[in-house]
Amino acid sequence: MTLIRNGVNQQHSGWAFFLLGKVMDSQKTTTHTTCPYCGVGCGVSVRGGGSQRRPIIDATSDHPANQGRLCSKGSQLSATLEDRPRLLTPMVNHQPVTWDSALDSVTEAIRDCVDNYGPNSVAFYLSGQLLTEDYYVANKLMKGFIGSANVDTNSRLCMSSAVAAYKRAFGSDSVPTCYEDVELTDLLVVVGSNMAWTHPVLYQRIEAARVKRPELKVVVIDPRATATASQADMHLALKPGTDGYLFTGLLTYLHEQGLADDEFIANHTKGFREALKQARYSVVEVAQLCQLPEHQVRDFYERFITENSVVSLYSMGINQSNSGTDKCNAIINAHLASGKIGKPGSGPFSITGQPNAMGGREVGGLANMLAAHMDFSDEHCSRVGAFWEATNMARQPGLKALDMIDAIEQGKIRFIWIMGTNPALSLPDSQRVKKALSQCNTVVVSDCIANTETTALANILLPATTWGEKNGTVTNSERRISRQRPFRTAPGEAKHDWWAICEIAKRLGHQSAFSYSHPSTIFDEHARLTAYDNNGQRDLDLSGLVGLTQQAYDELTPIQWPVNAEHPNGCSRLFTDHQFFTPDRKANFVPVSPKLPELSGENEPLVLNTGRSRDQWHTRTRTGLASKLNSHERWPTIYLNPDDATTLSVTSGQLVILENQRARAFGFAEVDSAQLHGSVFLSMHWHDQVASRSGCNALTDFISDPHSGQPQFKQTRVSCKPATMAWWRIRLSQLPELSDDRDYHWIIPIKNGVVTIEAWQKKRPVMNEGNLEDDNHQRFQTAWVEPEKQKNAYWLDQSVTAIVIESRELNLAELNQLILSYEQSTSPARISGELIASDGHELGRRICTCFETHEADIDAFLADHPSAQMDELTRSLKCGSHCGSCRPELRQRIRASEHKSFADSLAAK
Ligand SMILES: Nc1nc2c(c(=O)[nH]1)N[C@H]1C(S)=C(S)[C@@H](COP(=O)(O)OP(=O)(O)OC[C@H]3O[C@@H](n4cnc5c(=O)[nH]c(N)nc54)[C@H](O)[C@@H]3O)O[C@H]1N2
Ligand SMILES: Nc1nc2c(c(=O)[nH]1)N[C@H]1C(S)=C(S)[C@@H](COP(=O)(O)OP(=O)(O)OC[C@H]3O[C@@H](n4cnc5c(=O)[nH]c(N)nc54)[C@H](O)[C@@H]3O)O[C@H]1N2
Ligand code: SF4
Ligand SMILES: [Mo]
Repeated sequence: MTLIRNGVNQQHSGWAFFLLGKVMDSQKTTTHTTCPYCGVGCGVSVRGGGSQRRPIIDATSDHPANQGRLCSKGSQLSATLEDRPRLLTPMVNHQPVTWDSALDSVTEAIRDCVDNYGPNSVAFYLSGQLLTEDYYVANKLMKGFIGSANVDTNSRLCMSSAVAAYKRAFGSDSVPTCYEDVELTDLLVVVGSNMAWTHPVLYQRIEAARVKRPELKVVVIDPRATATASQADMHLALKPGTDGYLFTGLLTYLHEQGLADDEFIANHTKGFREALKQARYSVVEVAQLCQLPEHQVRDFYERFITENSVVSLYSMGINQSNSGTDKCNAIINAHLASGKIGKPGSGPFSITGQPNAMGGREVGGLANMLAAHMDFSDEHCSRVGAFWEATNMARQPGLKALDMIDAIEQGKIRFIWIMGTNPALSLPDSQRVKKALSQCNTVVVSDCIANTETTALANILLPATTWGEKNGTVTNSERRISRQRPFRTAPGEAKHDWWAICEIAKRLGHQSAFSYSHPSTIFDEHARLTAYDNNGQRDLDLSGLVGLTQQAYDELTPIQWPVNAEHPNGCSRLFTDHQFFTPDRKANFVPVSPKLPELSGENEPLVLNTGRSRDQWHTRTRTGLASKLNSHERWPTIYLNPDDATTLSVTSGQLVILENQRARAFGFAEVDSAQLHGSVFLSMHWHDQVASRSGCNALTDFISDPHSGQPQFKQTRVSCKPATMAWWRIRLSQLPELSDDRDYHWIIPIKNGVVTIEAWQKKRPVMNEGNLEDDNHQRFQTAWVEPEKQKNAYWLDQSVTAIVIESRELNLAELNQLILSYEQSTSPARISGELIASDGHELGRRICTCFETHEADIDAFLADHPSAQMDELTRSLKCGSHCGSCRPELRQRIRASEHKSFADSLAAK
């Protein structure tokens, strides 16, 4: 590949050969670790990968969570191991400094705040992506020694409603179910989760279970017809935010049909009558409120009641709401009333998003929790204080994430240490958050990446180690603790987060409490605290893991808590004895009065729904580095219902603006019947670094659940209108290059470089073909296009470092074709031929990341083979035959092709 001069192309085909040769040598050095992405918690095995090479990363065949599977993100982990974007040295006020000096600065800032403004002027904002050991020491330092409980985490944005609801119902933050339950159940109700994309390996386990047990039925409740919904036996596309009515109505229905489990209710629960009395909705009322057909509501209720076992698996569509906690309790109420809990294949299951959201909960990472599943009662504070030998034990809950921002604005918090999260993008109302952080006296950010929206706001930057370098434990959605083990050395001066926290603690004078020699000693202390004075009173009990030697810790195999005398090998399912963790051991029904979302803005007719796309992870600091993962959604896409698109005169591929009183966000419209009338969807993965003004959180608001403080990310009012640009420029090169005067841009990392797209609202002067000089005075040849022709590209020679194409309009199909030609080309001559020959043939979205198969390839195959099923398709085109993440989308296309040939055959008759 000579197209990019000076280019280092590590995915070159010759490179792959080299790696294959090396595999044999490195068989012996396999490291078994855990995937750093979602809460499924898959085991991955890493072979090879010295400083020069990328390791081979596969699924661990015997890890109980994934049993040999990995999704598209997990499969591409190797491509994300890049040192280039890393934060390599500590920085104070933008100057590189030594660790010593940076740690002194942090210590001084904390001391200054505590002395002058009290402990509550200090805050830590952590992440469900830290390891349990990092989390444990941060929480201990703040709550036991600094003397404030201002430790919150991005898990506030993620599962705090689920936590609050479990505590209200069970007296403890206990996830009762396990992955096996979703395979064993007769009815899986997936509520507000697009698990085919967000928990893909668990979803694949369900798909496999459905093949073996066709009686396993799946109901999906989501306003969008997602990839998950498309595979379901029944999809309830309810009005956004109305799930509380649906599940409260289920309780009423259960009771009215005389089908509640009276014995279970009488013996093991409290508060059934009150819950029933609080809100009674008939099927007719529910259907109206949720805008669902009455028969569908009834059918769902009947299935829930008549099936022997039901798992309700819920996620952000429930939690991220102004009444998320109540919605979770409405779901739990239905399980309690039908006795569908604590038995194989039954129970409520809040699936966690981040790899260690659960570990964070265990050590008390949330401001309203203490540690080891204790809270701020006097008894718990004293117990934890005694165990820690705390010098300044916090006695009150601290501030939750949004309240922390409020407190910064009011000058009450003057120091914040942000670790492993990017709040400038992921909190609602980004402009407000950025402004607050920029006004805060001291912002310390520990991150492994140098340039994020949040690191840009820091006074002090601490370079952190990350996946592949870190050593510790994570807990997945089903309470399973797995080891993350290091397999590469940290670049530059990156250090472990636990180490940095302990160094600060020691500088603050707490040497003996923070002198850990290894993460295993932190884990041991955490395990001892869970066991301390427990006597069966608390769900989280790791007494069986107390006293592990470093070797035993290193060799720890995945295990589900509790691990104690009763369950020495761990415990997959809780509450099988119907004993809960309330004082009288009975579960609580929580009376729920459903609420609609809080929607301000009279003039904005649409409701913005936000969430995840299949191949990206949050703010892209990791997935953005793997070119293949950037191909599934190549541009910021705003999905619109066809009727709304007609009303707004918007067509697919057009640049549009979403707007409300807070901000504007740009994206390309995709007219999509999967969206409900009145709803638009924009994923959370777009932001200024990859696409100017496309961040959805510029639009979302500081509205949150009163119990959990979790923001209402899923419903925000917006308007939508077409945006016009006069001039577009596409540039394929090795590094992105942006013009200062652009009005819009976005950047797509591709296989051998990067595509930068820029646009100007006013027409640019036409530039002629010619040789220009770039910043390094290297000659590069440009390929300018006659504006009248609007397409066509140019030709290049061996010394070319960029291809530039300009035109009045941007055609996304052509852009797609261009990228494909570029990625597949082996010689400049071929590229030039293909670019010029580009006929705008619509490739559509790239569906299969592993084998780079596009919609058009799949549809063409299905048109030629109308009776082809998945097996034939995957055999012939290979798509879907590796990680399997695209199989739901393939199945959607097979079904669409079947419908089409059926319609064609009717028409022919
Ligand atoms: N690919 C990928 N996977 C991920 C992540 C990622 O960034 N990328 N992040 C991980 C993390 S941290 C998390 S928290 C999980 C989140 O996993 P999910 O919760 O599955 O993901 P989301 O896309 O945020 O939202 C889920 C669904 O909620 C629906 N929804 C919106 N409003 C409503 C409503 O009112 N009612 C109902 N019933 N549904 C509604 C949305 O349409 C969406 O399909 O994903 C994890 N996995
Ligand atoms: N609109 C909208 N907003 C949302 C959501 C939504 O659905 N809609 N979902 C919310 C949810 S559920 C979540 S979980 C959040 C996620 O939002 P964030 O947590 O802000 O997103 P990430 O990109 O995962 O940020 C992780 C950061 O940690 C860094 N990092 C990685 N490993 C390490 C490490 O070991 N140590 C340190 N110190 N740093 C590390 C990464 O480089 C990155 O900068 O977003 C929330 N925001
Ligand atoms: S499902 Fe995918 S992202 Fe989640 S843990 Fe497994 S491999 Fe990683
Ligand atoms: Mo999350």
